[in-house]
Amino acid sequence: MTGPRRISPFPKDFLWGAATAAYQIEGASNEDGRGPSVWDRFCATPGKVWEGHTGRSACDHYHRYRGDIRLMNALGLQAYRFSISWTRILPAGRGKVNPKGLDFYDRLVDGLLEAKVRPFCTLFHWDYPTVLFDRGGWLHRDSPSWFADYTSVVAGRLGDRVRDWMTFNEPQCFIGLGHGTGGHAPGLKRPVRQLLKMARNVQLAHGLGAMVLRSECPGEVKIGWAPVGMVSYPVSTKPADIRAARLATDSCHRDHLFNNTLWSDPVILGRVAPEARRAYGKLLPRYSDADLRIMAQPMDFYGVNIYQGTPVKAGRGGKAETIPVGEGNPRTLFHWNITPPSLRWGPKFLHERYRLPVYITENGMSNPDWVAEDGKVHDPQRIDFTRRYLRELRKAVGEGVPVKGYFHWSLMDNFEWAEGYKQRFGLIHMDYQTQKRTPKDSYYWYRDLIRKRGAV
Ligand code: IFM
Repeated sequence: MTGPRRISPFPKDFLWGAATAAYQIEGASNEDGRGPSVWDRFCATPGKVWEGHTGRSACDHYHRYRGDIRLMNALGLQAYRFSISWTRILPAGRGKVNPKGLDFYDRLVDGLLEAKVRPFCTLFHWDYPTVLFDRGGWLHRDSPSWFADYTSVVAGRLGDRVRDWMTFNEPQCFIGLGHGTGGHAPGLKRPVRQLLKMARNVQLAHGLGAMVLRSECPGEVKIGWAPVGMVSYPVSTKPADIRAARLATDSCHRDHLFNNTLWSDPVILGRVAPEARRAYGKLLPRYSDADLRIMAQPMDFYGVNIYQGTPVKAGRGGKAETIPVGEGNPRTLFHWNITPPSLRWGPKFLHERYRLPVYITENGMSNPDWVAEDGKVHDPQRIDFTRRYLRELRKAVGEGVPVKGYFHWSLMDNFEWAEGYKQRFGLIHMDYQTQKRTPKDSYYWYRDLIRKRGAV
């Protein structure tokens, strides 16, 4: 019997990390002056979240962050991606600042730096203030400046120590799922025309936020964002299949906003994507030159969250033809297809279009893990999944794609939005009744992987 093939080591400066988000781990949702977010309200609405779960306690990271940093340290983590809860800082979304909220992130960042874990801070990971939502939310024309004001408060407090920033996590989801299908907070089902307007406001918010970070953080800053990577990958390395997969990765569909280019072209290339113009036509709002100038602030990296992709081949006239992954293809507990090549071709295509260094800001899988009779958590699937995906990522690096780091989603099991605590993504198992943390087998495997720069 032979073991899995080894991956060749990643470059020395490649950064190994793990990621979380505020509402998914912090808990303490009513403490120390935190204000309500749309997710608190959504969770309190019967039937919205699996078995009525809420983020009220989650992993109680708000109180246990010191222990969690020790766990990061023992893992050998080099970087940690976390998000700030807007309503801990500004309980009503704007106006009066809550010093206790800022103190928390201050202590967290200091703790990380003491432990030599580089903080990567996401400003917005979905927990939008209810007060601002009730005023019109992302449709309100002032919504970009609300975000800029919030960014300014955070930059003023953490900007002397945090260097790496992301403005938004997965705008496709908080607009598409939150305001389109209604499966996520705030649970609206708005037509595409309105979603496109919201998208434009998010892009403006990104631009204003980036300006604030550059002008108000005292030190050097590195700015990116972290959209979902909607990846198509070629079924072979024939040039025609590669071209078709690239076309599909860049394309937009008129019925929804789950794509790459509607979002990232204005923000990085300072233009509306031709693919978006073709797909949405008159539904698109006006992007004035002044809007585009605000949106297209210099970016230092492209953060991308990749979990799965779609296999594609060249069909008639070179058109992209989707190939079914096949009956019985391996899937995660979420039923997401396991498609390792998405981590090779996704960063490659995105780099070709946007010419920025890339971080994989999320990748991982959900699994029904539990503590076995021997007291350990055995998750061979997660190890196998991660090894397969990283082998493909290593190919991209070998092919010259400047991928600078990888953040596993997630450091610990946590509140998986509408799925509640059903889906476990962590390297660390959580017992939500006792708050006991148990590192899984994958945690020790990832520790060794970090030590060997990926050569496992
Ligand atoms: O848990 C989420 C995260 O908040 C955003 N990206 C996908 C993860 C898994 O669904």
